[in-house]
Amino acid sequence: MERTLVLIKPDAVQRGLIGQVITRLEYRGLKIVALKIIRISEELAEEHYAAHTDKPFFKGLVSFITSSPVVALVLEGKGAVGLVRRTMGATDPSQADLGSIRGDFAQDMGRNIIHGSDSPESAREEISRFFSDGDLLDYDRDLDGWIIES
Ligand code: IDP
Ligand code: MG
Repeated sequence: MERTLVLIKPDAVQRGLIGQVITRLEYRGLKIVALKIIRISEELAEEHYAAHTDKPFFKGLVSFITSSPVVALVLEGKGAVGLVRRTMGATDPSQADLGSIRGDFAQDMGRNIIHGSDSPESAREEISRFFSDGDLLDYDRDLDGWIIES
């Protein structure tokens, strides 16, 4: 089963939206296999967003993501990476579909509530950046067969 990393960003934590964001991911049937609230260091932020180092918004992004705690989760499900990306909505909340997390809760690219890994490869890398193997729990839920056939 596929796993992906989600960060509930500082804007969502400050706005009291942690529960609403997690609720939507749970409603999608995703299983939470790890969860913690942390303050991201500048070093971790720069590593996590290394692909954007040369972008004009990089400095603001690092400053935003380190400005207040985030909630980090590892979610498991069938095609979890794509499922989470579609549940999040487009990067720019003003273009995100209504019904998506960003489309319903945000306005601005620099305050877009949630991060989700963009491929299974980056998910593996990001999960190991935020969690150690022992933090990830394997468990069955009685309703798993009502969410995923097989
Ligand atoms: P994603 O979060 O949807 O994967 P990425 O392109 O990976 O989007 O960008 C990472 C994060 O950088 C975005 O979630 C957003 O917070 C920020 N970002 C991206 N583009 C811009 C921009 O043009 N202005 C301000 N912030 C941006
Ligand atoms: Mg991205």
